[in-house]
Amino acid sequence: MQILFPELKPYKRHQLKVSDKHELYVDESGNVHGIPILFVHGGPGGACDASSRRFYDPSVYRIITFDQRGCGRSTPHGELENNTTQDLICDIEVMRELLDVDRWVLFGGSWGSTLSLLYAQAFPARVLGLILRGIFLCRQCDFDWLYKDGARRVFPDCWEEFVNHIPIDERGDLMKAYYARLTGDDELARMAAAKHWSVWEGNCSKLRPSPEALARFTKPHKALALARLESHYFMNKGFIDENQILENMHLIRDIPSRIVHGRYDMVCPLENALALHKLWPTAELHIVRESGHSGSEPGTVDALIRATADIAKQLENFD
Ligand code: STX
Repeated sequence: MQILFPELKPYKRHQLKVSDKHELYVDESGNVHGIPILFVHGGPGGACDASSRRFYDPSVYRIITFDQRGCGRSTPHGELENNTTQDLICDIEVMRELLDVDRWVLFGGSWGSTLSLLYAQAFPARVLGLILRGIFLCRQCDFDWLYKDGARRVFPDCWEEFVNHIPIDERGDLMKAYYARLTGDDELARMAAAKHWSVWEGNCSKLRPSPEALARFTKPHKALALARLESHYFMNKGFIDENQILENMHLIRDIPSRIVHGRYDMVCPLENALALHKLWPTAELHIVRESGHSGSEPGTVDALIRATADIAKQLENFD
């Protein structure tokens, strides 16, 4: 069983201005001359953290982690203006140029898998490989699963807490009701809604509940960015067409790739990974028997670290 590599200190940090308003936090660690790999975090609004650097051999990879617009150490915090999927795809290209990377591997979980796939479909020639976990395809059925009639059947107790925060007459469209509060003028209402939104997702994230992990979802800074950005992106259907990702898989079919998905993923059901894999048989699919959605459960960490080692080997043979 592979476990996370030891904590790493970045050798370089950047504050990258990508628009009039937005600045991104970016850092680099590992081997300056290694294979460039970009960690693409989830949410949207999930931000990277110290563990994001620990899935790859630091002597083999040049590890780049960053916070997408409006979250983590990127500023302004929680900003929704000029914050779309297309903006994020462009930001990744801007980072690639700034960092003087010719081609890189993308490593993304959940929304990070969505964004990695969309970037790869837009710039296939820039992508050496894809390592994706907890596939999220941003279709109506994916939003409905989490916010209407899927995960609630497995977590009815947690769902009650999520629903009870909204008055009865607004419960027909929960996402809309939350979005209104998360973007309203009342600061206390914004924060209360953010915590409920974020805790709902946190509750569904792990096979084995972890009070420490759940506590992180209630932290005001994290909860606010996650809830505001997710509701903004999902109200806008991810700013992509229904089925856009699946319909464009031919563009990236030959990129060396690995898919890792927990069997008990209650945020993004395993069906998503199967649907993707059917159109992408060359991407090896690893179903982790004893994991949920989170990227930090032991079986998932093991599969992801094996995937980064495998891809490094495969790329050696390519050059
Ligand atoms: N959001 C799926 C997603 O990308 C619907 C995601 N789920 N949990 C996370 O991200 C974090 C743990 C990064 C917050």
